Amino acid sequence: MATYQNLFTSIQVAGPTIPGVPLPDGHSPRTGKGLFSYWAGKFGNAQIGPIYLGGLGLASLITGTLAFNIIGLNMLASVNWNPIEFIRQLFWLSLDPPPPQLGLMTPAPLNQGGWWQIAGGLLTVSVLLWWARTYTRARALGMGTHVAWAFLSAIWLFLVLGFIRPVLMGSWGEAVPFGIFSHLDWTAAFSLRYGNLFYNPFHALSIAFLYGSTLLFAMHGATILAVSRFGGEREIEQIVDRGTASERAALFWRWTMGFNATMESIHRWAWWFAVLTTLTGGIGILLTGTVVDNWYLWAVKHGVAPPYPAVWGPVGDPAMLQGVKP
Ligand code: 07D
Ligand code: 07D
Repeated sequence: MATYQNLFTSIQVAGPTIPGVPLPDGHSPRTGKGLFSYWAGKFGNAQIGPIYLGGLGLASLITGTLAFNIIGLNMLASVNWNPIEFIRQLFWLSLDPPPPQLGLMTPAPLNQGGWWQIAGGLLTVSVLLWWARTYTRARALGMGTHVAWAFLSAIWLFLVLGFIRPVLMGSWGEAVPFGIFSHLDWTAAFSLRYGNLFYNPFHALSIAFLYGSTLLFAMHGATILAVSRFGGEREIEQIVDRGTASERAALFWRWTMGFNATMESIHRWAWWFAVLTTLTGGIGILLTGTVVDNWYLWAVKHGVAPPYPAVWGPVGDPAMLQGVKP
């Protein structure tokens, strides 16, 4: 029976679950057959599963869970194993890296960053295994590996923050602590210590790509929704058989700003903006303290920022004036 359907009265088709395309030989089978959820269908596809866990997924979950529990237990220990205080102070609790005086000592004493090193190592293994899973799953399905490479860009920033830069600086103490507010404090302190990150051009680039990502996402999402009454959300068909949806979407942007992306190129724009956010960000963090000690003074030297008026005398790096070695 034909049923009128719009955004607010959308109907869900309930049939047998679809297991997906067959996998090449040698790949372990998917777990379960999948099930339908009415509420999942409100937000995405109503079919949940079957999930493919596999060796990489399992190993990633195990190492990730171990890291998460080590962090949680250390936080619990820091409030004398009091579960009420644990909940009450959760956002303020933290598992910190070794103090600066221990340099790159590995392993550090457990209660002086040793647990941080173990948790960080396990988390890194977990993230890398998850990356391998995104790569191998895409290959097994005969897809491109764009998701994996985009994810690697985020992992690059993650590794610069917690591993590559601390090693180059010769101190685990440079790394980010595990904790909700403590990692925000770290971020603010990092900016201050290195002379205001706003003067770091790679931080600026990263911000432009981050803002650009939200703008592109809003433009693209809005455009496709606006032409969905003409079948615009069937984007792939629209590439080869442009039809009226794609034509209107393109014309809309040519009318309003003189230029339009294509059904294909808009996704490349989005991919590059997202990937470049963390790629340029990682470069900016890597340069900080290793190549540039104070971004404000760097900006003054290169004519980007005006120096403070001479009435206050010459400006030196406050940390170095106190004897901190670069
Ligand atoms: C929405 C996808 C879902 C992912 C979520 C994150 C955990 C961590 C573990 C308590 C967009 C799940 C979080 C599993 C819990 C423990 C031990 C992604 C979405 C919901 N940050 N950061 C957050 C991480 C850094 C900064 C929130 C991770 C840098 C600022 C969350 C990393 C710097 C603000 C979080 C990381 C920095 C945040 C929300 C790793 C510079 C906020 C994240 C591994 C980049 C915001 C209280 C989100 C907030 C926030 C996680 C790194 C700055 C807890 C996992 C060191 C300024 N960060 N962060 O939605 O509300 O991401 O903080 O590198 O204002 Mg952060
Ligand atoms: C962190 C990539 C790693 C994450 C991975 C995910 C898990 C959880 C669990 C799914 C986010 C692993 C996930 C383990 C799995 C579940 C449940 C991506 C990460 C692999 N800043 N700032 C940026 C702005 C200032 C500072 C980037 C704005 C101040 C530092 C971004 C402002 C000071 C760093 C950005 C502002 C400061 C940054 C982050 C405004 C603080 C970084 C991009 C308007 C006082 C980071 C080069 C990103 C960076 C960074 C934005 C201000 C400090 C563009 C808009 C001046 C130290 N800042 N910032 O995608 O790359 O992060 O800098 O004021 O390290 Mg900044």
